[in-house]
Amino acid sequence: MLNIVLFGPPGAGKGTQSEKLIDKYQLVHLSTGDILRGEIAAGTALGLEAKKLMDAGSLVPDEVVIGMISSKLDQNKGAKGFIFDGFPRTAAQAESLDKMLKDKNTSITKMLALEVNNDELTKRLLIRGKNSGRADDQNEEIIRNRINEYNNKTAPLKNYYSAQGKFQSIQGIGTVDEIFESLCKNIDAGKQIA
Ligand code: B4P
Repeated sequence: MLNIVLFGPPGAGKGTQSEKLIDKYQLVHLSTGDILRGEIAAGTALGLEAKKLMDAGSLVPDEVVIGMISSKLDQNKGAKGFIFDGFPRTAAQAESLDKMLKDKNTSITKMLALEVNNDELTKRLLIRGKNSGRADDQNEEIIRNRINEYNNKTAPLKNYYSAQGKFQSIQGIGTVDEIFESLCKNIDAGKQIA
C-alpha cells in the first residue's frame, strides 16, 4: 500500500495537492478538516463541539479525530492506499495512526512536508476567507493562533517521522503544478526503492 502523510502548516496547500494526488495514485483521501466540516454541516453533536474550537483556530481533541480516522480506515478496507491530509497533528495522533496501520499489516510510506513561510500562509488564508466563508480564515488573530498551534503541537512530528527515516521536506511556494511535480517525483523515487 502507498500511505502518504501530507504535512504542513494551515494554508500550505495540503488540501489542494491532495486532490491531485488521489487522482494520480488512486488513493483514498482522508482529511480530518473536511470530515469535521462535514459533521458541522450535518449539525451533529460532535460537529457543534468541534465548531467552537475550529472557529477559534484551536485543535479538536485527539480522541475525536483518532476515532474518526479509525472508522474511515475500517470503511475503506480494499483501498490501494491513503493520503492523510491534516492528520496526524499531535504526537498522540501519530502514535495512534502507527498502531492502527500496524493492526492492518501496513504502515506510513512517507511524510511529505510542504514548507511555506508565515507571511505567505496568512496571505493565502485571508484570500480564501473572502470566498469560502470559513470562520477560521477570516482574521489574522485566528490565523496566527492556527500557526502557533501548528508550531507548538504539530511541527515536532517532523522529528517523529525523521526518526523513522520517512520525513521529506518539499518547497511549498511556487505554482500548484510545480509543487505537485515535486511531490510526485518524491513518491515515485520511493516506489522504485521499495
Ligand atoms: P484543515 O481543514 O486541515 O485546514 P487547513 O490547514 O487550513 O487546510 P489546508 O492546509 O489543506 O489548506 P490549503 O493549503 O489547501 O483544518 C482546519 C481545522 O480543523 C484546524 O484548525 C483544527 O481546528 C481542525 N482539525 C483538522 N484536523 C485536525 C486534527 N488532526 N487534530 C485536531 N484538529 C484538527 O489551502 C489554502 C489556500 O491556499 C487555498 O485557498 C488554496 O487555493 C491556496 N493555495 C494552495 N496552494 C497554493 C499555491 N501553490 N500558491 C498559492 N496559493 C495556494
